[in-house]
Amino acid sequence: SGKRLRVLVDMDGVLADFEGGFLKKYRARYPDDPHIALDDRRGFWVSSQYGQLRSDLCEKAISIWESKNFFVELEPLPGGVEAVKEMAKMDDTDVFICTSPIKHYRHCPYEKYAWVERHLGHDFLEQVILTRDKTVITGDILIDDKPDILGVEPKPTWEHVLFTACHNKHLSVGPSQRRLLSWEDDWRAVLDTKRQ
Ligand code: UMP
Repeated sequence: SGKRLRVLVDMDGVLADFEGGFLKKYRARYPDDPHIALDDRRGFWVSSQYGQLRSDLCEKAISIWESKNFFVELEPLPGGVEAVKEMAKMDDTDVFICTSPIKHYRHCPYEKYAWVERHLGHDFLEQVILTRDKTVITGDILIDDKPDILGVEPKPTWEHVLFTACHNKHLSVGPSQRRLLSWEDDWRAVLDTKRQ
């Protein structure tokens, strides 16, 4: 028997619809201000693109995800919860949800746990890793929609598989960078390439 496969799965933009949840609440709270359609999103940082649109919109954007109930009310992205549940049942496979909380910690860390409990069940709380630096977490694969995952460890153990999102779909990634287009894409094949 070979060694177990450890899969790290990001939350925002991979399991939970951060971009859709943000836009809906931003438009409801600031109906008289301009917004950026999901098709026009570029770059990982929502606040940066809103700040480029108009300087005062940076802090307005931030006010949305700093609000109570923002993170817990995010809708699951299609197929994500089902995929993670199936992955967790696979032989020789350990799945962890690896997510970076915002530094405004009043609601976000609590609500991330509450989201996992609601959608994946109480037992799955064992699998939650909250970290601002994913490079220090060891694993075989990290499925994440952020194109550049940097931290203090220059050589992370995981292979970053880029999960396609509205903000990264136009990016041309390097030849070594693999993508998962959605949870309908063949994630099982991606995992199989990493098994010994
Ligand atoms: N986030 C910001 N600013 C943005 C967009 C996202 O602070 O413009 C937050 C939301 C998430 C975190 O809590 O950053 C991203 O976490 P990961 O998806 O990298 O785990």
